[in-house]
Amino acid sequence: MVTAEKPALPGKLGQLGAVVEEALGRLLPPSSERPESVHRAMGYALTSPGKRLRPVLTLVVAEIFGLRQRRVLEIACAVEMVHASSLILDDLPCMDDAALRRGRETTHRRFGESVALLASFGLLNLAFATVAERGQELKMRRYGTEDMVHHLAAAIGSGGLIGGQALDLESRPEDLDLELMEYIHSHKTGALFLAAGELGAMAADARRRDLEVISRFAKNLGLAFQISDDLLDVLATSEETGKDSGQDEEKATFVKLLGVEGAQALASELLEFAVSSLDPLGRRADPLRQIALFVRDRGR
Ligand code: GRG
Repeated sequence: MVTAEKPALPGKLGQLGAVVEEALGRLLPPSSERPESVHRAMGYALTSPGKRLRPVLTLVVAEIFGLRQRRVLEIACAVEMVHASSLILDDLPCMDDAALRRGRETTHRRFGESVALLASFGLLNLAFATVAERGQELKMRRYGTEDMVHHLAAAIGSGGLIGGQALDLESRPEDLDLELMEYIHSHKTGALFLAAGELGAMAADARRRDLEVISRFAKNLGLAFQISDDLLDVLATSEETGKDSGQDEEKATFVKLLGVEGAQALASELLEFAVSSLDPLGRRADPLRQIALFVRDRGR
């Protein structure tokens, strides 16, 4: 039996989500300033009630390697801006044609398609401007701001979200194939989790081998998260998830390939692998273990 999607993360992770929430509002251009319609749509998409899992991942990773959360907060917000930008595009009539997102009407339904598109690109560019500006204040020794910008750009490009989305849109249930599924999920969703973890580690000037540990964790977490999302698409109602259910009917998904129990087993396996990759970090990685537990419970 699936549990209802919880709007917020549990415990300390939830508190971090609230800190992100508050900061997002401050980073937005004022909606009283031109172009008002685009600014209003950017605010609508960015501050609507999401879980903030990706920016929380950035904050948690940075703290593990000794960086105070407030020093990486805006970079974490940039990751959420990219996520919000991608949700606007994903919901458009030419993509998933969704009516509902985060319990509200989708951005294009509220503001029209042209404003929604501009708001998506507005958020994307605000994200890069934020990383470029804030990265310089961190004075990292092992990495430069350009490394952060590069990792974020790579996560979004045709080798990342865009690539995964393209094949997701083209895939049909008859294309069911484990390798294709893995490509789609790890690109359209895993890539931003990967960047979220990497940006946190780079901001904290983590050693290269620690950055690799985080990359391995985040990659597997992201893939498991997308499987849990596919499970919710078939197991939960749209009141529970805040978005249209049954969106994946025409697509190839892990749930179609492996069945509900098979997909749950695969997600658990990926999460176990993700958690075991944290061993070199010891107890200080416990908040990441909590995130993995949250993702595991979400798809059950
Ligand atoms: C150019 C930014 C950009 C993207 C172009 C449209 C696109 C390519 C990619 C879509 C990627 C996408 C929306 C993947 C689905 C990821 C996913 C599981 C979303 C739901 O995430 P949650 O549950 O949502 O964290 P909340 O609402 O809690 O933030």
